[in-house]
Amino acid sequence: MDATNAPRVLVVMGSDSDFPTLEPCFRTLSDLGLAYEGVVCSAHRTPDRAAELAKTAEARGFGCIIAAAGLAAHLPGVLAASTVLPVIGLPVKAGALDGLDALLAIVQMPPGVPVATVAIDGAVNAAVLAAQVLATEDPALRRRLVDYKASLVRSVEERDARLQARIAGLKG
Ligand code: RP5
Repeated sequence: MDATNAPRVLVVMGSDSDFPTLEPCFRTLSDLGLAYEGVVCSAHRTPDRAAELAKTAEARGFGCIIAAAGLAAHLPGVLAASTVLPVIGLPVKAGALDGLDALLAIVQMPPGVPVATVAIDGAVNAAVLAAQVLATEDPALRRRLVDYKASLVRSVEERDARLQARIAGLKG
């Protein structure tokens, strides 16, 4: 955990129905020792609160915002319009179009107002990208990310070892 334990990542979701998609994001932030705050706020149903959240986030000590929404997912862009903090957009798989609508709504931002968009339901990557953003000015967090990447290497090596054993079994 970071020294002060003050939340550094603001995670905003369009509805509490998005929470199951966000759980791996929260877990990954915790695994990386990053404190966060999670809130429900809708670009369409609570537009004033969305603007307020974005406008006050930097002064409240957040260094990065993760915004998740499904359907006509304007929340990440609306937040990005009112802050210079980096906003990471997480399209949620929902509704008749299975998240493609959310992906396009989040990624297709006009020049000057970027949203760094991860994959549909890409909750883990939203957390890792937030950590990578904050690690540029946090050597301890950077070291935790290096360890995290090393764990990915070990995981693939273990999978390969298991595959080799199965292939060897087939060869008799
Ligand atoms: C979006 O609409 C939310 O992000 C959610 O993915 C979707 C459905 O919201 P609810 O009707 O479940 O509140 O704004």
